[in-house]
Amino acid sequence: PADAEAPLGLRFPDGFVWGAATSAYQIEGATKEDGRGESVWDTFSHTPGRIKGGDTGDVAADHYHRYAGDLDLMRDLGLRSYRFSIAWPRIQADGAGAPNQRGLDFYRRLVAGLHERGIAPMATLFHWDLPQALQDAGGWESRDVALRFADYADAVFTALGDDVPVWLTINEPKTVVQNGYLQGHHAPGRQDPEAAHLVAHHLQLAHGLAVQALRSRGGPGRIGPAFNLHPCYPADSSPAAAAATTLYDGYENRFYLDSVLTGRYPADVLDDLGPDSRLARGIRDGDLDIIATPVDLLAVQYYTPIYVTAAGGTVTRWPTSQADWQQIHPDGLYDILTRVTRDYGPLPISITENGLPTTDALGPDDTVDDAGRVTFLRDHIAAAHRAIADGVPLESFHVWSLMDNFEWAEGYDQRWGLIHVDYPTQRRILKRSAHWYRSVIADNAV
Ligand code: PNW
Repeated sequence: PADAEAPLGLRFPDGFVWGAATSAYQIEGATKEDGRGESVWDTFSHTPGRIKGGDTGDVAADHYHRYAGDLDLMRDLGLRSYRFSIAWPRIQADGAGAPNQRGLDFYRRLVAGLHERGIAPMATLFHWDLPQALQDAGGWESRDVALRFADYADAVFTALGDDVPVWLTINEPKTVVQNGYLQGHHAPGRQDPEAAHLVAHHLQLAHGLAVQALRSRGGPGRIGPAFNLHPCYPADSSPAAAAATTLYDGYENRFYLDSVLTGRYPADVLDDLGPDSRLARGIRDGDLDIIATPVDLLAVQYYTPIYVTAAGGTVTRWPTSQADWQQIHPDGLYDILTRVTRDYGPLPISITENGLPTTDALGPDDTVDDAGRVTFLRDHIAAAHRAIADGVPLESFHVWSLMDNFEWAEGYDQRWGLIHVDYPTQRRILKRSAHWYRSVIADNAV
């Protein structure tokens, strides 16, 4: 509906940064080129039955070959920031040893192209594509993988450290833990709670070691973690629901936030797991100091709230999107931003993902009418505006995603982009939401 685009009259502070986000495996394709090794997502997507429709990231949006045209589209939208990820197996095919120059060169070209167009690069070091060789050596259950990650990060910083102003370490450690090791519908496809929480610790450790690697180089870049945060609300007014919600919040949010920002894991979560858990046995003296190495910013990704019942289950309160786990509730973004600022102090925050999937199709005259995305983004941006007005030091907003891409277990069935990708031809078509977002950026307002 046209009223979704009616201005709300909410201006953002001068210098507020508008952007969009992607990740390597979801858009690049070219999985066998220029010395790239295999990742756990190559293995997983090629395992029959794992991905809807049997889809893989082999070609994806072919961004590895089409990045120059994609950069032009970003410029046309007026983006001030582009968040992308670096594929570890392009830099170290087997996850160790001397960096692969051709892999580094791709990201050097990408970063140079961003600067030429006046767009600030924001680089994520790890968006889930672990080199398969490291998985074969135990994956994130192995403490050694965190040390390997520090070496990889150091190689990337050496090549790109002067040209990337903002670094993010690990994308959504919680999603690796929950989807990869508890539910098993993401790589590596495990259902092992004991392993899962040890994996969480090693991901946090890897984060801290990468922060230290950047600090020891010196240089201009800022760095922080990228957490998907879920505001947790009790499903009813009972004391039991309140208690269950607190513990749920411990696993969803405080486990990650507390360790990085206070140097402790939450006591209620540690108690819940017990003293003999693999996590408890895997934490060594000094680990929390590494994890809590001071960061420059917090990257927040927001998609959905969670409503927790007295029995510790969850219920759905709001309309869901095409992603059945996503309830549309813009106030949740306000709640999580203000809560983080209240509980952990005024650390600069970037919203590095927010968006929804739509079932839009290519319409007549090459139009894509994704009015639902316009409404969703407008309402979430308005919630972010309210958080700023209430004192949250929010610097930027990145839409997930710049373009349609490989949505993990959902394959190409879910389209999350501002830009439609016609996969058979790889043509890009700006959706209605992309035109709308261009005007938001130009006006610095919704
Ligand atoms: C993020 N949840 O994953 C990822 O960073 C992206 O790669 C992905 O494409 C995007 O969101 C859309 O799914 C999430 O269950 C996975 O709340 C699960 C949740 C949130 C984000």
